[in-house]
Amino acid sequence: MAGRRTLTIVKPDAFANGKAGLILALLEQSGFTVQAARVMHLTTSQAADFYAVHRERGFFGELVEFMSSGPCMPLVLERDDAVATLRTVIGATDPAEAAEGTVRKLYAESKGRNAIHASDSDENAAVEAAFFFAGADVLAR
Ligand code: 3AN
Repeated sequence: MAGRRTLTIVKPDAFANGKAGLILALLEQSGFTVQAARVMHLTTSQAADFYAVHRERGFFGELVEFMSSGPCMPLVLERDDAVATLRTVIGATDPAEAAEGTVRKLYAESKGRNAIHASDSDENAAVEAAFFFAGADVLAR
């Protein structure tokens, strides 16, 4: 059965544009509850570690620079079928291809500056949550 928790990051573009609260409201309206939250400014080293799976991709340098360009807001979210539901709620990677009403359609600027990250599997959700939060910082089940 699909897991009930996932990891999301309101990215620096959305945070700088004052959209973090609106995005969080949309996530809550989509049935998610916040289990952990923080605001932080990633170093380039932290951003490179988080996105290590993409290090061979041509956009890796741009991605690391962007993700370390200002504060972001990692969150652990909970609801049924969390990973798949959140992927639907955030929309396609490229906002030009994102469905109406999705976070990226509403708030993303481009494929690079695309407002929000969401884990793509239960396994990665657990790894990514542990990247940002100690066990004691996440609400107990
Ligand atoms: P998603 O975030 O929808 O899972 P991925 O895993 O393909 O998309 O890409 C990870 C991140 O890399 C994206 N969120 C985006 O910020 C960045 N990215 C992907 N493709 C590009 C691109 N062509 N140019 C710049 N950044 C990109």
